[in-house]
Amino acid sequence: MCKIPSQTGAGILEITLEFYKNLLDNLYDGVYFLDRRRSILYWNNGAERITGYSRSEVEGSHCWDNILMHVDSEGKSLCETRCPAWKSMEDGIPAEAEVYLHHKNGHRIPVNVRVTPIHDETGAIVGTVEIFRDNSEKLASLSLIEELQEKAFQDSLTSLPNRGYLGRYLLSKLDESTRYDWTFGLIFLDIDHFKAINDTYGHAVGDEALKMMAQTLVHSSRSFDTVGRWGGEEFVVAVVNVDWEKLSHIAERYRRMIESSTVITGGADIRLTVSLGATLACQGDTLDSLVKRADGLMYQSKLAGRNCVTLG
Ligand code: GH3
Ligand code: MG
Ligand code: MG
Repeated sequence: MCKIPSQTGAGILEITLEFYKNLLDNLYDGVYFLDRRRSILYWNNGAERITGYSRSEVEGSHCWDNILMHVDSEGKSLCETRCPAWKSMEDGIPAEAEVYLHHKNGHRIPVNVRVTPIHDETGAIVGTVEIFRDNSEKLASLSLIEELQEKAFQDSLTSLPNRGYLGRYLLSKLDESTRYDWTFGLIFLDIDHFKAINDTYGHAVGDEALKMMAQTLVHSSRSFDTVGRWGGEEFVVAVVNVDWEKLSHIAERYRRMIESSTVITGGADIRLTVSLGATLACQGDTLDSLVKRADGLMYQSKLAGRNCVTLG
């Protein structure tokens, strides 16, 4: 036992065994002690909080006794052959692991576990102390990052893949087409006289028209084709497993589907048309050459009077 002056000036604070126990009991992190047989001899308040198991339910049992049953991120059991506490007891080396423990309510919780071997006065390992910390916050921030990455590739108005995504996707399709000699088609669509819709009905109705376009394109597409918003009132569709005839047929179907769709507004319902350019990727194409060709073909449709498809 040692004595140190109390910071509050209320007297001498005695550092007793009881003091250390209180300190451990009240740590926010979970702490438990395992002996060489991996029986749990000590379980603190933090461990109760994180796992839902009270001290009386746990102390005296083994860590694999239907209690914690650590698994890895694949859900595979660590207890029999890959228990971090057992390993640390064998080799005397502290270990750290990201594991999922079993909560009393049945669900799994991600925790960061640090295991340290404990020696007696002769230097023999008598057990390990395991300190674990709730890792959900870290995982939540990881899934937030994933969500942000997804959002970075999604157009916020129409929820379609945006130009950033489409660029990457088309590059990978071009790579595939060079390696395996599989071609694919690209259809470029541009709404006719869209500026007039904004000018006549307002920007909000223009936005509704873009959403309607996106919905019609998605619902008119085969599940393995990819529809995206290239920007403004321009959309593209990457069409796989096609020849010229199929590509022409698919582009013409989009044209008719859009022509027969309606933008529902508070007032008059609005009809739209699109001009389309459709091409097949060919050897030597780059992202730039492919998109420019489809865009140029779409422009020829504008010159030809709009609401039509040009193939090339
Ligand atoms: P064309 O038939 O030759 O394609 O004529 P257009 O009027 O469709 O073409 P233009 O390029 O002159 O106009 C495109 C318009 O699209 C102009 C722009 O304000 C509008 N626009 C672009 N993005 C959005 C958007 O997110 N929402 C709305 N409401 N309008 C947009
Ligand atoms: Mg345009
Ligand atoms: Mg336009």
